[in-house]
Amino acid sequence: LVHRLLAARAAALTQRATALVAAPVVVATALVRDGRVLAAQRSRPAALAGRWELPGGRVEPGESEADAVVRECREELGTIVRPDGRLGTDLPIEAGVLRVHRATPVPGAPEPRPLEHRDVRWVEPHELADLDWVDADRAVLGDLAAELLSQ
Ligand code: DCP
Repeated sequence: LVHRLLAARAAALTQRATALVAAPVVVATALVRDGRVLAAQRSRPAALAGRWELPGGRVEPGESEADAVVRECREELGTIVRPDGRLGTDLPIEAGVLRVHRATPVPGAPEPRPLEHRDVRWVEPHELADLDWVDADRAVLGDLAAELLSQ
């Protein structure tokens, strides 16, 4: 019995330690409209400036990933989106882990604008490979193309 209690205690401690060191989550948004996805060109930092990404950012403490997607799209693009589930798998990045969420524009929402990016553009599936994507986002292009073509 003592053994079992100790084992249970050890498991609980391990679980807590894992949660404490769990990698921060960055969400990225695959905003899809009419078979195209919105790509955003980074303006900073210098190492990433000029490269394209799915817009997003760090999930704040106490915030759900879906809420972070909505907030980042409001802050960075001046538009309102409706998150619609995950796309692809977790992608390891320097800042933690990147999770791509699909989203659609809320009807009547303003056209996305580059409030923090250098530029934004709607990309067709056949154009996806032509953009100079940031490394992590490049890994989701296959899933993204399949998503766009399935519509
Ligand atoms: N990132 C990525 N692919 C994306 C979005 C982000 O690889 N589609 C990476 C780039 C950064 C990190 O995630 O290293 C955080 O992204 P941002 O700088 O865009 O996020 P925040 O705006 O939340 O960060 P901060 O406010 O700290 O600048």
